[in-house]
Amino acid sequence: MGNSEFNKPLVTHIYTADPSVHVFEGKLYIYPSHDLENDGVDDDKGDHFKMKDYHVLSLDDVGAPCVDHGEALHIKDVPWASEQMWAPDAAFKNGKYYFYFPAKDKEGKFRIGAAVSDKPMGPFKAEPDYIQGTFSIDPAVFTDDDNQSYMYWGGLWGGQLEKWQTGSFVPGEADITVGSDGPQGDEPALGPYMAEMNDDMVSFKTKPVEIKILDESGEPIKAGDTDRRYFEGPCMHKFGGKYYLSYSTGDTHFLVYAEGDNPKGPFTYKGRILEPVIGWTTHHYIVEFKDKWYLFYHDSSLSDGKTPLRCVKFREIQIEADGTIKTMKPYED
Ligand code: FUB
Repeated sequence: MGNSEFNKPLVTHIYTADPSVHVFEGKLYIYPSHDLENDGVDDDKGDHFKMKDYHVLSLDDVGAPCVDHGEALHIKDVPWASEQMWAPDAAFKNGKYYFYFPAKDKEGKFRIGAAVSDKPMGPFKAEPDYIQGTFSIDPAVFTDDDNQSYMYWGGLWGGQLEKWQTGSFVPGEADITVGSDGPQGDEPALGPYMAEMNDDMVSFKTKPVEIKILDESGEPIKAGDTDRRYFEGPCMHKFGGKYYLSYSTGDTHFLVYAEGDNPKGPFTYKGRILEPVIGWTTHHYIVEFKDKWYLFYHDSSLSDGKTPLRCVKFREIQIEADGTIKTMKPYED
């Protein structure tokens, strides 16, 4: 199957975005955001992403029809959340499925919540409060071979990451000039955050720490290096004993990756995975299935380019023995 055959939306009856993907019970389960038409202003603060619920999708195999398992969680059933259910992730441990999602709390601060189910497709029951210690968006949970799970998260601008640099929320100037609160120019860029999770999978064992992303000289990637600096959408995969942190560069629209010897970092920037897609955002997940590696991502092709109305797609990726990922152009094989 060539990638041109993959280059189509997984589903077209709803808008989907921000995929995270896991192999559960021998199938590919896809946990996307569910984009909705809305009257939010199309701005750099993300006010036009007004999602209210999640659907879980699955593929029995590559090439099989995609199944929509229906609503898995709705914001009305999340006691602490007020609006904007953004990019989620999921995990399996202790016989239970865990669903992680960001949403704004009643004070307008993004937090990350957990919800639990006996089944990979849900429905998920939300915990009464968000995970203590969380802030910002885009949770990604990675479980290492020793069974320790880690959560990575964080997103600039609309995702509020730069407002938490002091350890508490500082509203700052971002409502006037988006991005102005963050480091600038030659200052080290902000990285995503990481915490080790307790075995209950709904709380943290360690305090969140910022992950370092370095350049080829071992120096932190600079804030002004917008082609390479972290913006949002972390994903962790392990290959050949090394750890690969991949992410979106946001306003330059690349999916890129960095390599490390440890899930806690530091990570050294390695290269680009995907060139820009149609639409402003780019968000992905890398997953191994039946000895092949796949990139799940989204673009706005289903809505003729409307940024908040996206569709999840996927394609096979080539990873060399040393972990190098071949850069792809989204609309070519
Ligand atoms: O879907 C809303 C936001 O857009 C996500 O949280 C980001 O990663 C970006 O895709």
